[in-house]
Amino acid sequence: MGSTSKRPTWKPRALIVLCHFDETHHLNGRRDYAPQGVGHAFLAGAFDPDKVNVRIYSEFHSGPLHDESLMGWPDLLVLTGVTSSFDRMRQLTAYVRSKSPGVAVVAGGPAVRSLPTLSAQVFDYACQGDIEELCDVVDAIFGPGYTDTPMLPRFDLLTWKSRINYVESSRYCNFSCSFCALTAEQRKYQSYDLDYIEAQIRSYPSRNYLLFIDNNFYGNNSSAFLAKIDLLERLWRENLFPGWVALVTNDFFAHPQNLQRVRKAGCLGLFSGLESFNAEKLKQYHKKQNLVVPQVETIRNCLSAGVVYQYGMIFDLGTQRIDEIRKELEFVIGCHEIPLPAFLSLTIPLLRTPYFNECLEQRRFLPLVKLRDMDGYTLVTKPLNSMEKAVPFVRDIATLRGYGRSVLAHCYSFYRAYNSSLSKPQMINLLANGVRLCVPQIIHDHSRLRFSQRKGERLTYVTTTQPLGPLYRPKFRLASHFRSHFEPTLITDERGELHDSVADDLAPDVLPSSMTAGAQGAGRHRLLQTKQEP
Ligand code: B12
Ligand code: SF4
Repeated sequence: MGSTSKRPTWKPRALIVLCHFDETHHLNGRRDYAPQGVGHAFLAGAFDPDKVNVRIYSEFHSGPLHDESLMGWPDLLVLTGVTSSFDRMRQLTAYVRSKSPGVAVVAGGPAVRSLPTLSAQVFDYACQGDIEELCDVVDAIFGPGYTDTPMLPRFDLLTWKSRINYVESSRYCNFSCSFCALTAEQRKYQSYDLDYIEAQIRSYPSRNYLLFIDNNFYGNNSSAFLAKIDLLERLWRENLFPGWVALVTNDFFAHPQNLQRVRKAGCLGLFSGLESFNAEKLKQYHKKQNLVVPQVETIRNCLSAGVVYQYGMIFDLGTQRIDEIRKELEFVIGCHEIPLPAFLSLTIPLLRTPYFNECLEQRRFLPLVKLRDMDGYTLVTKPLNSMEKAVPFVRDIATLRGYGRSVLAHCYSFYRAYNSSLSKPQMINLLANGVRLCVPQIIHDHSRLRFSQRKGERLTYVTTTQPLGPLYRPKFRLASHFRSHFEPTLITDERGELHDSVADDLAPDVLPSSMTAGAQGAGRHRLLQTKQEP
C-alpha cells in the first residue's frame, strides 16, 4: 500500500471507473451488450453515501472517459477492469492526477493482481484483495467513518437503461482450467450468504430479468445450491423479476434433476463454458468437468427442458491447425440440435495462468506482445499455420464470416426443433445470436469499425504490428512525467522473451503475491458470511 493520507474537512468525492479497451478500437461503448461489468457498482458500496459523494463510470458501457471536468472532480479515484485494461488504468491515472493534483489513486482487479510490482509503481494503492479491501484503503486515506457497513453494491448508481439486473451469488471457482485468470489467482470458491443475495436483488428499483455474473453459479456444495434456488423461487413467485439466467459449470448437468429444479424456480437460461467439442483440447485445458456428460446430449436436454443453453468456444492457433478448427465449426453449424455459440475467441494466455507459463516456456509468444492485445481477438502466440492463413481466420473469428448461408439454415432448423419447448422470448434470444453472427453490422459488434480512428491504422490482428489506437495519444497536454503512462505494457521483447519490465511479476519462479495470507481483505467481509466448502 502507498502512504497517501488526506483528512477531509469537506464531503470527499470518489470516482470509480470500470476501465476498458474495446478490442475493435471502437470508441462508443457497448450499451446493448450483456453482460455488462458491475465491479464499479460493487466497489461503490464501500462508501457511506451520507459522507462521501460517489460517482461511477463504465468505459465498457459508455466508451472511454473523456470528460475533463469529471477528471478534475475526485479526491479519490478507484480503478477496476479486466487484465487487458491495465494500460487504460495507467492512462486514467495520468489524466486524473493532472486535473486533480493530490488525488489518491486506488486500483484493483485481475491486472493489479497479476502485476503487483508494476502496479505499486503506478498507483497509490495497488490492492490485491477483494472489494472489501477498499474500505481499509478509505480508512487509511480519509480516516475512520467514511465507509459503509454492510457493504452493499450501489446498483442505484447505474444509469444505464437495461432490461437486465446484474447480481452475484458467489466468488471465484472450484475448478482450475489452465487458461483461466482465476486459476492464476488461486482464491477459494465462496458462496454468499442468502441474505446478501436477496438484498442485492431487492436493491434494484425496477423489475427486470436477473443475470447472475458468477463464474460458477452451481458451486461445489449441493445443499447451498438448493437453498439458493429455493430463495430464487420464492422471490420469483413474489414477482420481483420475470426470470433469471446464470453461468454454470458443466458438472451441473451431470444431475438431471438440477434442470427441473432451476426451471421450476424461474430459470430461463444457462450459460456454460463449453470451450470446445474436442475432447483432447478439453483435457489440455484441464477442463475435465466438461468431459463428464456428452456435450450435445447435455445441450439437447437443457433446451428440451425449456431452458436456453448458451456457450462460448475458444481456439488455440498455437496448438490447433485451422483445418481442424474449421471442422469443429462446421460440426457446430451442421448440428441443428444445438444453438450457435454466443461468442468465439482465441484462447488467451492470461498472465500467470498455467497456459501463460506454457507459452513462455515453449517460446510460443510473438515478439512485442502488448498486454492490451490479450483480448481474445488479437494473435499473441505463434500460429501452427502460416501468418497468411492465421490472420484472416483471426479477423473473422468473432463473426463466423463466410458461413452466412449455413448459419441461416441452422437457425431455421433449430427453430423447428425447439419451437415447442422454448418460449418466444427464449427463441428470439437464441436466433438473434445467429443473426448477429450472420449480419454483425446491424448490431454494434466486431466487424464494425475494425480499425482505429486514424487513417492508415487498420488493425493487423497481430500484436507485434497492431496499432495502439487513439487512446494512446493523450487527449490534452500532460506534464512530461506522465508520458510513460501512454506507453503500452509489453509482455515480451523483440525476441518474444519475457520483457524486463514485467519479469519481477511474471517470471515463472515468482510466487504469486495473491497467494499470500490475508490478501483477500477477509476482515471486511460483512454480509459475505461465506460458506467454506469441504
Ligand atoms: C461482465 C464481464 C465481462 C464484461 C465486462 C468486463 C469488465 N470490465 O468488468 C465484458 C463483456 C467486457 C467481458 C469481456 C471479457 N471477459 Co469477462 N467477465 C465478466 C464477468 C461475468 C463479470 C465481471 C464483474 O462485473 N464482476 C464483479 C466484480 C465485483 O468482481 P471482479 O471484477 O471479479 O473483481 C474481483 C476482484 O478482482 C477484486 N477487484 C476488482 N477490482 C477491484 C478494485 C479494487 C480497488 C479492489 C480493492 C478490488 C477489486 O474484487 C472482486 C472480488 O471481490 C466476469 C466473471 C465474474 N464473476 O467476475 C468475467 C471475467 C472477468 N471475464 C473474463 C474473460 C476471460 C473475458 C474475456 C477475455 C473473454 C473473451 N475471450 O472475450 C473478455 C475480455 C475482452 C477484452 N477486451 O479484454 C475472465 C477474466 C478476464 C481477465 N482476468 O482479464 C472472467 C473472470 C470470467 C472467467 N472466469 O473466465 N467480461
Ligand atoms: S470453470 Fe470457468 S471459471 Fe472455473 S476455472 Fe474453468 S474457466 Fe475458470
